[in-house]
Amino acid sequence: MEDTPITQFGAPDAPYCNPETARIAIIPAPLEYSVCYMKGTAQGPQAILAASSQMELYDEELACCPIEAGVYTYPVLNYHGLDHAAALKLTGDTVRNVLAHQQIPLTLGGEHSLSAPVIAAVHERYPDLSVIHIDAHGDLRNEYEGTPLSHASIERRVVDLGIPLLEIGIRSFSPEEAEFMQSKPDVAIVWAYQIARGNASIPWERLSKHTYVTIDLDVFDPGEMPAVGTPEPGGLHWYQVLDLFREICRRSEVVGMDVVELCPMPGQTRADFMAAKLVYKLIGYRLFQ
Ligand SMILES: [Mn+2]
Repeated sequence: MEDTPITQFGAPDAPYCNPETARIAIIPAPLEYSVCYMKGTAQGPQAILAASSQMELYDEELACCPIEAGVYTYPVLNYHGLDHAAALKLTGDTVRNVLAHQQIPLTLGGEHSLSAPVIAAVHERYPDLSVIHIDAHGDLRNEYEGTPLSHASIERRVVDLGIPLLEIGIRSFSPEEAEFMQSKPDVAIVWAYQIARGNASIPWERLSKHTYVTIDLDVFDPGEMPAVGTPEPGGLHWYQVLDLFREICRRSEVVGMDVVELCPMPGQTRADFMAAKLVYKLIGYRLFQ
């Protein structure tokens, strides 16, 4: 990593980073407790911030500079000395603070388990919340490797809260999850193969007025996004994911988001840049389309 860490997304010396006026609050969350295959997600947020400092800030599609709406990056969450449960509590409490300031939280992971406390915090503020989970994996196990806090269980925790859930891009699912789905018709899944073959029908009517969107970077095809802990073949492509998010923004008010599971790899800086650009496109679509 850099000698001097980048502390602000996109614009280290710009006036757009004012914590009092920013509309978007970026929360770098270097959480890494239950990752099972490849370690390194704790480096994800800093890699995204570093790549974002090299990014052009004009969006040619939206014909504006979305960052001018105000994007403030909070200090990197410090999980030192905390166990997994305490780290998740810190993450959720940080998001509560952001919401109290009327800002839209955009959390950078870090492993996906952070989404559960974040979604719980957003749900407290928006009781009608629906969740869209864009991921290769269902993450619907009741627990994984002995803990209900696992990254493989986050959407089960969302279901536990009674929050309507729409999963998109899924192509890795366990027998336990398949069995669970049979008892939970309120969870809708759009499989990756349906999108790839052009016959996906997304049940947009399931969205509430307010929506939270969590994007696990492993939803992308590993040929485009290799730097994830658990890559799966047959993933979505760049413009498919952008179009999905843009459509979500047209149909619902996105009140919180996260981009998780970047696991930076030596020699694969394209992954860091892709994650940073994705975050910026999300900000642009959320505020300007
Ligand atoms: Mn995943």
